Amino acid sequence: MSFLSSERACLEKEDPEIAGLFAKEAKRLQDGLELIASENVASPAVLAALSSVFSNKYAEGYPGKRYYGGCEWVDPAEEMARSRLKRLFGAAAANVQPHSGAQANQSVFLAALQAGDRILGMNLSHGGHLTHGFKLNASGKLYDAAFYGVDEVTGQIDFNRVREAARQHQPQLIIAGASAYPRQIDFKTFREIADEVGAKLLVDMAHIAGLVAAGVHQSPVPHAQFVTSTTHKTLRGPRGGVVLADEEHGVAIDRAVFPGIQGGPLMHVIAAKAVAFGEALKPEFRDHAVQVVNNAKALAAALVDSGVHLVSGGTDNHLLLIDLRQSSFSGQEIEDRLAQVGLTVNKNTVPGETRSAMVTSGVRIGTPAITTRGLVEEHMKPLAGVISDCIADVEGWQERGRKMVAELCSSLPLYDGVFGSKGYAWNGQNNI
Ligand code: DSN
Repeated sequence: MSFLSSERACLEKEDPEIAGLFAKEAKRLQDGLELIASENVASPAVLAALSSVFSNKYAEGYPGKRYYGGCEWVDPAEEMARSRLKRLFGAAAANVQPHSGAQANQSVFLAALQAGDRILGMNLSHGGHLTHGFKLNASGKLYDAAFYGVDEVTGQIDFNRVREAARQHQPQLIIAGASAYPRQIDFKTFREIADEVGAKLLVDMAHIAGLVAAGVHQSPVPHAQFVTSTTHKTLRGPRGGVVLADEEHGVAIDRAVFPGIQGGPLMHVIAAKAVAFGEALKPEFRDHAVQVVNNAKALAAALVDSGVHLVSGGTDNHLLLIDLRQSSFSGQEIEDRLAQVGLTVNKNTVPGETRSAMVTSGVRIGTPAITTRGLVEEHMKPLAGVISDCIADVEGWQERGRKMVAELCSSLPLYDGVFGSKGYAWNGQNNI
């Protein structure tokens, strides 16, 4: 990868201030454990594609039908991204141009709805997403948004209530998918409810896409007219979005993405998406996804054993949601305290939340990035011990936490060679 080191040398010479920030971020990643459920560690190959000459190219349109000349090398890259994505999820149609998950969702709204139509999504404070109808988001301003939630006792989606909400609100589009829901989602039942009220179904699988690709979570693709995702969470690619559609809606989605909501696609990101989809098609990726879920289950079990309350009592996927309502600390306070020992998490609302979203009564924890780094089940008990001692304010938790994090981080180095000097040690699938 002299490619990346020579680019880095150029940057250091040209702009040492920015290069210095990359070095600091690389050190932050190396010295801490990343537990934010929506983050991951992309491979050096994905980073190389992001840092490529494709960044220079304008390519409005689609392969073979562009508004610019000189697209002969970006066209096959977009074709590869599209065909690999379709193969990964068994989808009839795919669009790899959305710059983000938010834009992927917006393109579905444009393709499927008229302004003012009604949408039914999951309540944000119950684990939904702001692009599913939140009042300050375009989805809540341009469309008439109604919501379903989880049962506050079980912490799980109650389909009787979803059905009731669908019958009451008669939406044109039902949105399934969440940002902070630790359980499997039954997409087949969502589709039955959508059909019953004459709505279309959009599944936003951003959080679980890698698990779906690996077959460790039910796929929404056979059930939904539209499936959106980001590419950087469990799927472990570059930051970006994609849309999958059934045969009937593929053309409408292409028109909605361009020229509907976007201009020129980011061809370097599309090439990086192709690289990530290629990685996800390899058998090792399935082993990785199984380990992500095994780690989350082991961490959840160890936390519950230590007396920590989890929304829904555990997890089926890559994340868990700690309920701090019986603790003396808020979500913000626990986020800050864990940061002191090198554990990065995010505060999160819990169902029935009474604090503001800037404070919260919960903390969301995910295992994708630490699994890429090489952590396995045996590491989860000590990790849970530090987190539970932090929440219970047990004396000496910081010293124990710092020691555990330092030992793990030095034994599992990350990205040496890209930002350091020792040669690669990216741990995704143990050293590509
Ligand atoms: N903000 C992302 C998350 O952290 O889940 C979702 O877009």
